[in-house]
Amino acid sequence: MSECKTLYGAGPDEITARHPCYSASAHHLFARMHLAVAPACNIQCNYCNRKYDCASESRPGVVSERLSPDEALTKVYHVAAKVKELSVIGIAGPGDALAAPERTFKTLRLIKEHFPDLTLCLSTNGMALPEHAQELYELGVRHITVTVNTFDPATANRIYAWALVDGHKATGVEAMEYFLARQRDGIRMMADLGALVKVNSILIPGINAHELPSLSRKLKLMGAHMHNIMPLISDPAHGTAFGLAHMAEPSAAELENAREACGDIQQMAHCRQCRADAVGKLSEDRFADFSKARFAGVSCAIPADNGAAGREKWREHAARFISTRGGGDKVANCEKRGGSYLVAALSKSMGLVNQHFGHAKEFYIYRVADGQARLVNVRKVKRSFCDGPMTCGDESAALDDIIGTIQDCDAVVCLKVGYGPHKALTAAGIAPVTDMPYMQMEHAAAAAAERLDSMNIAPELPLEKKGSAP
Ligand code: CLF
Ligand code: SF4
Repeated sequence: MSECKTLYGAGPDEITARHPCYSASAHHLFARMHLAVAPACNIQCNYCNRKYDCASESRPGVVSERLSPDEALTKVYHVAAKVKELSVIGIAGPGDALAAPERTFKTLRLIKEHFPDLTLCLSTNGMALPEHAQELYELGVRHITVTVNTFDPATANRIYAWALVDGHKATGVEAMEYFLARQRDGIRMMADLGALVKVNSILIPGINAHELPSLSRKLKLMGAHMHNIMPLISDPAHGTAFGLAHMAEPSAAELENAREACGDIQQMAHCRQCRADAVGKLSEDRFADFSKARFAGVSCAIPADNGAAGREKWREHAARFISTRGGGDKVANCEKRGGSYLVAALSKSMGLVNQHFGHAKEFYIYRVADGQARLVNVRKVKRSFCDGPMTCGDESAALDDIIGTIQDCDAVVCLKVGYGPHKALTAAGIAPVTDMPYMQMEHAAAAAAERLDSMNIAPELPLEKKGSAP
């Protein structure tokens, strides 16, 4: 087995290296917090129901609370006292962050004044971005997400029911042309100012899937920093127009192929489509621990420095961890010869292989091709195989769901796996690998693929022979 070398895909910017969305490795180490101060919206996406979180940035679920700017500041005090990993404050809904800009800007100012070490982040549909770009930049916003699903007004007309133009809900292709032009202007302005623009696109089979590769190339030319292609969530129970029309959601393979086809620009593959009131690391949302009811009338012990010393100590620890363990990697190299393997890896913390197969609710999927292991997705399962000693091993339905979720993988790398799941994995042609404990996941994935290669286990066909991406 060769020694896996590292490529540093993350930008040199120290702050981006601590942003859990902009850096895949940072998401194992650092936490974000969303402040739900933005209830209004200036467009209507057909995949969104206003009773639910913003689908662009959140998984569907009723927003548990909306905050005034002052309540938002109080909440940050409470979270900062308990979450040393906190590094980013984002405003991502539940409506659009710039549709009622006063609340958003007041909140950003308060956070900047009281927590100057925290990174400010914002997500928007872009409609109101041109008139606010300069002020956002002056306030210190260097990370901004714009949700762009198409540059074609006819396609936009199928994705959005209306857009607010001169105070009126306007419909039709002309209104869409106006909206898309505003998005493009806003992205260019923020990029020209020097902000890192991330673009989220919802992959909608049959509507915009075929446009995403060219959209991605245009975004790069416009100065966007990275692209996050997210699957459409189309559950009729959410009451969205697309849900009620039973629009198909993309499969995991469709999503991963779309990301591959858009790979000219850095792709985000670890998004969790989180709530507009999310708190914590992306993989362990703690929003329920910090509801308004929990801190209303409770004065928490706020350190004099607002917790900055604790956060700084954690950042030093994280930097040491990355320098000794190689956790800053985006890609791991290896000496695999050809073809392409898919390897699932399990981690409960720090990006290390340190989770038992039976406890996993998420599988990190690495594609090992051309001698490199690259994260292409994080697939979720409905429940873990083992919920505790009382039920562990009883759950054949859970195991079927798990194996169905990773059935196209060649191997799964984990800390341990029980006899039953081991047998079922092997029968499904998925090699369980348990002798790489506490290795960085991407290195373990590369090493597992090398092992399969050396055993002459037939790899998947090279990507170009697999048919065209959507
Ligand atoms: Fe929040 Fe968005 Fe900032 Fe991250 S989320 S505003 S960039 S701090 Fe992140 Fe959540 Fe995905 Fe968004 S995982 S939905 S990409
Ligand atoms: Fe919903 Fe966000 Fe679209 Fe507004 S921009 S309609 S809040 S998904």
